[in-house]
Amino acid sequence: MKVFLVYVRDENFCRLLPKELDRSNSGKGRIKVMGFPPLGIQTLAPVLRQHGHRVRMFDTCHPQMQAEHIAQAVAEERPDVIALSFLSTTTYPAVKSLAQRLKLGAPQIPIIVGGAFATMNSDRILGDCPAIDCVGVGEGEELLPDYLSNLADPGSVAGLVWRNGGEIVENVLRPLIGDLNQFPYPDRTSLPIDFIESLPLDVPAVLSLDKFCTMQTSRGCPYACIYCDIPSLARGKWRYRSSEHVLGEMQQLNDMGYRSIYLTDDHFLLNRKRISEVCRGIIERRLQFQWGCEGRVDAVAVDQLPLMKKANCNFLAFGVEAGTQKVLDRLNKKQTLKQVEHAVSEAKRHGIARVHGFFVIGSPGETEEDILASFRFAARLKLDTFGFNRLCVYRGTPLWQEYIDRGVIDDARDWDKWFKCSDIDPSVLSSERVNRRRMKGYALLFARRIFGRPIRTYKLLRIFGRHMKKSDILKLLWSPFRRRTLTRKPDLPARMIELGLEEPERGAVSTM
Ligand code: B12
Ligand code: SF4
Repeated sequence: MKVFLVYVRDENFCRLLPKELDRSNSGKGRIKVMGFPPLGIQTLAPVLRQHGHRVRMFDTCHPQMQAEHIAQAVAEERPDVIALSFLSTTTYPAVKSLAQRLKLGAPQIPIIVGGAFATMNSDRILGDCPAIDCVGVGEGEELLPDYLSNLADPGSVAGLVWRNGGEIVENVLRPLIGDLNQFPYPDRTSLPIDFIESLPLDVPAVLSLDKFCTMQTSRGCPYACIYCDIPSLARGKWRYRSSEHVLGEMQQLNDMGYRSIYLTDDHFLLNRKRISEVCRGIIERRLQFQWGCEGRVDAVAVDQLPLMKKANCNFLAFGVEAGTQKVLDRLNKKQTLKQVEHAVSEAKRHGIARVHGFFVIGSPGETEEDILASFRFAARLKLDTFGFNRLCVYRGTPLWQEYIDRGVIDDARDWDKWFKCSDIDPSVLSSERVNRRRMKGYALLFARRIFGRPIRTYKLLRIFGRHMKKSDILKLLWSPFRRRTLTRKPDLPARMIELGLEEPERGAVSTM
C-alpha cells in the first residue's frame, strides 16, 4: 500500500535558517530548519516499509510541503491512506484544517491521526472533525501496520478509535509495546530537510551548525507531576531500549556524520546501569557526537555524571520548576531544593558544558514572594541557562482533572483548549502580576549573572555569538523585558466566556 505520513508542525517552534547563517551547502533541494526533526514519522516510516508498504513523508516546516502541496500530491499519487502525526493541543487547529482540505479533494482516502494529543482526545476528535476517519491511540509501530492490513475491518484493530456510520467506536486498548528493540532505526534521510540545533525563541538562536538529530532511547516516566500528561500517555510505566540497541543507532548516526544528538526521552536519567553501559559504549566506540538530555534532579544516575561527561554529554536539562518547597509539593514534583542544588552543582563540577533549568511560574497558591524566591534560587544555582514559563494546563493531566472537579473547566466544551493557569484559576496570581514579577525576577537574575559570574556569562554569549548576529543576541537578552504582543488571545474556559469574564473571580482567594 502507499501511505502518506505527514508531520504537522506548530509553526512557533521552527524557522528556516536565515541565508546569512547558512555557511555549508546541504545539497540540492535540501533546506535547513531550526527546530526538532519529526521523530514520530521518522520512526514509523521504516516500520511500515518493513511491512512492505511504500511511504512518502511530509513535514509542514518545509515551504514546499504546505497544505496545497500535500493536497496536490494526494491528487497525483492517490495514496491508500493518509496518516497525520502531531504532538500537542496547540497544533490541533492546523491538523483539523489540513484534514478538511485533504478530505475535500479525496473523500475516499481514509485519514488517520496519531500522536500525544490525539491519544488523549481520540473520541472527542472524531466527534469534532468529520474529515478525520480514525485515531490511533498510543504507539504506532504495531497499530499502524495492523490498521493497514485491516482497512476493511477496523473493528479488529486494537487501539483504534473509528467511526462506524454515525457511531464512534473505541476498540480495546492496545497493550504497550513490550520489546522496543524489535524495530528498525528511524529514517532520517528521506525528508529533504537538515535540522539545526537551536533554541525555540523569537530570534534565530542557533547553538551549532553541526549535523543535528533527535533520538528516543526510553519511553515514559513513573512520576505524577500535576501538570504533565506523560504518566497517562505512558500509563505510568518507564520502558527502555537495551543499551546495545541504543548504541547501534548511535553508531549509525555517528557514521552518517551527525555531531549533535538530543535525547527526547521523558526521563533519561532513570537507570544507572543502562546509562553507564551507553556511556561506556560511546567511549569505547570513539563516537564523535556531543549529546544532551533531560532528567529529574533526584535521579539515581546523578552519580553517572563524570562518565556522561567523558562520553561527550554537553547539555543537561533539569526540571527545577520552583524555588520553594511549598510550590514543588503543590506540583507533586516529589523533589527537594537540596536535590536540585546537588544535581546542578554536580553537573557543573563534572564539566557538563550547558546545564539548563526549566522553571514554571504562576502555579496554584504561588505568591509574588514565591516567584521572586524562584528567581533568587535560580541565581544561586550554577545553571547556565534557564526558562521561566507560565504554568499551563493540558487535558490528560491531574491538574486538568482538578479543574474539572473545581468547576473551572468543562471537559465537554473545553477539551481542545489549553490554558495558562493564571488566566483561569482564582488561586493563581493574575497574568499581569505574574508577568510583572517575571520581569523583575529576570532583571535580578541577569544582574547577578553579569556581575557575579562575568567570565561564565561571557563564555556563554560567545557560544551564541558563533552563529548569531549581534543584533539578535541583543534582542534575545532584551526579550524577557519586552512587553509581549500576543499573536492571539489566550484561551478561556467556556464557563468564563459565558459569564463574560476575562479574569477568574479572585475575590475570596488570596495569593499574597
Ligand atoms: C521533543 C518534544 C518537543 C519538541 C518538538 C519536537 C518536534 N518534532 O517538533 C519541542 C521542544 C519544540 C516541543 C514543543 C512543544 N511541546 Co513538546 N514534547 C516533546 C517530547 C518530549 C518528545 C516528542 C518525541 O520526540 N517523541 C518521540 C516520538 C517517537 O514519539 P511520537 O511523536 O509521540 O510518535 C509515536 C506515537 O505518538 C505514535 N504516532 C505518532 N504519529 C502518529 C500518527 C498515526 C496515524 C499513528 C497511528 C500513530 C502515531 O507512534 C510514534 C511511535 O510510537 C514530548 C513528550 C512525549 N513523550 O511525547 C513532548 C510533548 C508532546 N510536548 C508537549 C507540549 C505541551 C509542547 C508545547 C505546546 C509546549 C509549549 N507550551 O511550548 C510545544 C508545542 C510543539 C508542537 N506542537 O510542535 C506535550 C503535549 C501535551 C498536549 N496535550 O498538548 C508533551 C506530551 C509533553 C508533556 N510533558 O506533556 N516539544
Ligand atoms: S514532568 Fe517530568 S518527572 Fe514529572 S511526570 Fe512529567 S516526565 Fe515525569
